[in-house]
Amino acid sequence: MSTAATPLPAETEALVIGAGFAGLYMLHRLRGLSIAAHGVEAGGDVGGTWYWNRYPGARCDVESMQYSYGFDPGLQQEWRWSERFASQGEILDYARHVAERLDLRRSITFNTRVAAARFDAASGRWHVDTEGGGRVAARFLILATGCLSRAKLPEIPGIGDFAGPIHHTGEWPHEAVDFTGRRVGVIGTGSSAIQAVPAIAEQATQVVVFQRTPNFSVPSRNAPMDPDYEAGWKRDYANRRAAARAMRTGVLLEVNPRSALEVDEATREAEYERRWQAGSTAFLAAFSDLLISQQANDTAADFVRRKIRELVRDPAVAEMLLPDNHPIGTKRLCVDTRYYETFNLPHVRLVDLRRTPIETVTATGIRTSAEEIALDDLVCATGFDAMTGTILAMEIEGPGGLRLRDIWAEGPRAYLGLMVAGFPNLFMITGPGSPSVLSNMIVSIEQHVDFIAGLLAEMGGRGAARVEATAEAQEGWVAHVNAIAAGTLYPRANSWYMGANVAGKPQVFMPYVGGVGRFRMKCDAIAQAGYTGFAMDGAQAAAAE
Ligand code: N01
Repeated sequence: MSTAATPLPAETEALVIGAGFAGLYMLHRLRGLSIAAHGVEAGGDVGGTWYWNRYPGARCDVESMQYSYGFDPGLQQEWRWSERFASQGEILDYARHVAERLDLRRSITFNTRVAAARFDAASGRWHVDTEGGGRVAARFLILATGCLSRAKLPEIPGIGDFAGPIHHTGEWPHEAVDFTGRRVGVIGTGSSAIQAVPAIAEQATQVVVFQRTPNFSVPSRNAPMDPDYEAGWKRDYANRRAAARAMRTGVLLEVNPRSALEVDEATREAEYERRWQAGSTAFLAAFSDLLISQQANDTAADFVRRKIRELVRDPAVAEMLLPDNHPIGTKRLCVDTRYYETFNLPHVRLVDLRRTPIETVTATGIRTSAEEIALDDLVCATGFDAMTGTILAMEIEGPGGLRLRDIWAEGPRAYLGLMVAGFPNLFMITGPGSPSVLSNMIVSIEQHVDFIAGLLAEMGGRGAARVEATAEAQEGWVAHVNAIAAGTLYPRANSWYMGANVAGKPQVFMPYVGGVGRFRMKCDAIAQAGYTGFAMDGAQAAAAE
């Protein structure tokens, strides 16, 4: 593995920010188009989310055979996953392997965070400044910055006074953290905490989980990879990948087309039980209307609440763990390995912050309205400023001093989650308004990267140097995204999908709920019609639909 530092060039044709799965594949496609391309990455290596989220228990909730690139038949045949759901470490190894296989590292400058990007109309170039004072000019600027890459620490009084280590799950140290003999407080009960708590409890003397909102979680049933299962996938990869790309979630899974309300109770219960035993988020595909009908959703939510009561021995603790303020699935469904059972352990405790809120963090622990809890370590599993946080952390300025921060003041607006009107040659991969976080991210990444590559090839063919989403196309798309979201239960939850977890963030449902397959069809139709809604070189390439 070559780790020699690659300097930032003064100029390149395309600059890709981020070297996670989106950035790596984008660089590869740009090379294939013979477009000079360079990557810049804040972390010390490739891997993106899997580089940063190293907390104990971190693993993917999409099956390994599907959470991997599909563009390279040789790669998908040679790589071997050891478990049904891959751990963070194994996914990071995979990202490194891909970088080696495609010889990408020599084109990436690591340990470099972009601070600002300004479009210079005279040269038609983006001028990009890094935090370390570096500068690079590029015709195309591609944000492969991830949807969950800006960690959010809790705004709790006194947190700066804590004398022990504080770790955010999304910025976990690279050296091993040993909790042996320690009293650990975990703040938050989202996907990260639900994975981390059982793993931390295996080491720590005491674990105290501070829960503000109970969450729904289903078992993963993770297991060592079944060689027959792996062989079946590898024999039929092309067909199965094609089928996955047409699915709503970008994951090939069994979808029941029936309504939860059209079957009798015994049938419904049996279907939920079967899926609970099988594990994974495929639980939500038990019926077709779980994310559309509150009544249907209640049947699934009640099933999970009954499971929690069965799994947790102390009825008072079980009651505290019951989710009660959002339909199941409207916040990302968590997938766990013995999360609820962990509360049966004598050294694991749940504190319900709705009853006894945190008053302050002290040097030695946390004081709630009821007591002072002594702690050695604090783990903040408190989530991210999702989807827009990382993008807006950069000062992005288009022609005429147009600032993205101002344009998005009321919430993000983008055409296909890909381009923002007024910002030429600036692309986002899996940006707001695309299926992104509601889908198998790698499938969505490949689709967006392929679309961008197709668009750049088209520009090359036409001799165009500049492309931009038209305002009309963007507004039409935003209206479509909002209309479909409004027809679902998603907006009923105070989720990070809505921006609800960040004080002052506009509350807009950000991802596209129409599904990966439908989104792909729309993008393909747009491309086939000559890239409708994109203006090239200032001229309207084609009118929007
Ligand atoms: O973050 P979250 P996450 N005081 O925002 C609580 C993906 N992911 O890192 O709900 C007390 O979901 C907050 O409480 P509340 C996945 O898409 C995937 O866990 O705001 N509590 C909540 O409980 C996921 O959805 C995988 O009341 C505070 C928690 O912190 C996304 O990443 C694994 C607080 C934050 O939950 C984010 O998950 C991990 C405060 N001041 C993550 N502030 C897999 O693939 C926040 N909280 C399996």
